[in-house]
Amino acid sequence: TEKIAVVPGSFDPITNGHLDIIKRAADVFDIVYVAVLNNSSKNPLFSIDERMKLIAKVTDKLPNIRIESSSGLLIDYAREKKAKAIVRGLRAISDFEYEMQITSMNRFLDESIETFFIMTKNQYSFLSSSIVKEVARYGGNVEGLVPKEIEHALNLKYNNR
Ligand code: COD
Repeated sequence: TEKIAVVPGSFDPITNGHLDIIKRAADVFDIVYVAVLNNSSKNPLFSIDERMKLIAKVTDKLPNIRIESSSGLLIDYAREKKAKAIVRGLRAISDFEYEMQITSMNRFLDESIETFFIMTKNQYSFLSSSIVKEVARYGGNVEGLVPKEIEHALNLKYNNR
């Protein structure tokens, strides 16, 4: 039977760090659902629909991924997809506490679904959607941190040339 994983996130917008985690998960699992969800503590720049379209553009060469969104709980979504695992990326120690908290909560809600962590590559260990937005907003160059299509979308949002 097919092994299914969910890679959840805000992806506002997707970065090369996210992309690396998605690709590595897609190497191990048969089907990977990239789930665009709401993080209630974040104020998004791109709509859910825009974020999904951008993810689709930059993952079109990966045959075994599906891009979806959900407005409910991650664990309910994962159950609905019959996922064996939720896959998250880990950067610094600063990610650990937050990830520990949501992993524990998700396990409390359904202990049959595991959370797996993929350690970031060194070159992405400082990279986040927030820092990319901050730089792009003031016209800085984010080449190499996000795919070309995302650079373009950021420039359109922020009216850069
Ligand atoms: N390198 C490696 N991994 C990275 C990098 C990088 N440079 N940048 C980000 N990542 C990883 C993150 O660690 C994360 O695993 C994933 O990529 C997505 O990151 P973000 O920042 O886009 O997504 P988050 O952390 O905002 O996602 C939070 C959720 C939306 C998953 C969470 O809020 C959620 O589950 N919401 C739905 C409601 C729910 O179930 N809430 C209760 C949870 S207990």
